[in-house]
Amino acid sequence: MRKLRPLLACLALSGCHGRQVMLGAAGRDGSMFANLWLVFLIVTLVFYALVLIGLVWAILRRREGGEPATRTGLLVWVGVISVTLAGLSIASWLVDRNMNRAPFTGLTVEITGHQWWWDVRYTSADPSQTLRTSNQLHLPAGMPVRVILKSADVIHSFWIPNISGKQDLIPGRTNDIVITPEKVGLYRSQCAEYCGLEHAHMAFDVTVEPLADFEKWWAQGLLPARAPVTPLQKAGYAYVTTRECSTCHNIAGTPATGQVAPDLTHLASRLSLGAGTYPMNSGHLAAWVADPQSAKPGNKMPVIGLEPDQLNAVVSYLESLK
Ligand code: HEC
Ligand SMILES: [Cu+2]
Repeated sequence: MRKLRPLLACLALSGCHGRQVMLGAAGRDGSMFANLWLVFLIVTLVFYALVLIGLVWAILRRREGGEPATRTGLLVWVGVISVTLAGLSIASWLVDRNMNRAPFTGLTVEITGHQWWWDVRYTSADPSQTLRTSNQLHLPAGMPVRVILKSADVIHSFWIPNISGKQDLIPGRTNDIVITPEKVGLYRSQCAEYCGLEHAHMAFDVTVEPLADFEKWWAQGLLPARAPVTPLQKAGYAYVTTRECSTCHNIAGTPATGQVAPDLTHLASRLSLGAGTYPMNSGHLAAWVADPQSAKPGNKMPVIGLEPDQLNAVVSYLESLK
């Protein structure tokens, strides 16, 4: 029993509930996958049982000196297998067809994959309503969303296991996928195409919420960054918006307008840090800014080497960016 414990733990951890599971059925495509999987599971289990029964029967008959199987018996068996396999292929094809036919109502999100983070833009016919954020998605429950996928460097793959299937982000090409989240909740997306050293830490949080909450979130996201209040936050603001950080990072409403790194305008309202690598809190923020290369080895943010008082100020300012 004791030897079995690690195995049991693995089984429990890989269970069918959670923020990142293929059978979560929290979206239109996700539910279709879950149903198709169940059909495959039942059919293959039945056939497994039939094969074992046939095997035992043949062994027993052989012992009694009889023929193990007749020619007709074998032919029938081959026929049954062919028909069932064809049935499974048709079921799979029908599900695939249905996915292509997802209805679309108008919400479009453009996602660009970077080694190893996600640039996210909620587009709108009115440019003043276009929202930029990073490493997170908020989606209204029950509404189909068109996700446009691009890559700035290598091939990545967009995947929210609970909600939909995968679609690649390919340099020089634009792909898209329509996804329909159905259940309110918090999910995790994970890059599904090996894209270099930090591929495993290229994830993001997905918040599926009622439409009214989603609209509120969008409206808040359009606001410029909060102004610093305390002297410490002001010192942090002065550093972040005029020194190295501002050449790479954007903070709306400040002189920091860099476009090659995650947008920090409402950083502290996100649930995780470093594309799903750590939970968002001041300890992890301080560790990240002090030494991004030990927080996420190989990532494209250099070690800046801040003095302790600079670090305090910068973290205090970043934390205020709700
Ligand atoms: C050369 C460009 C560059 C500079 C300079 C830079 N960063 Fe970054 N930063 C990045 C990149 C790229 C990432 C994304 C890393 C990843 O997750 O793979 C990042 C990530 C971050 C994150 C996490 C963002 C998130 O969405 O979780 C924070 C916070 C951050 N940087 C703060 C700073 C601060 C503060 C400074 C200045 C002291 C700074 N950065 C300087 C490129 C830069
Ligand atoms: Cu990847």
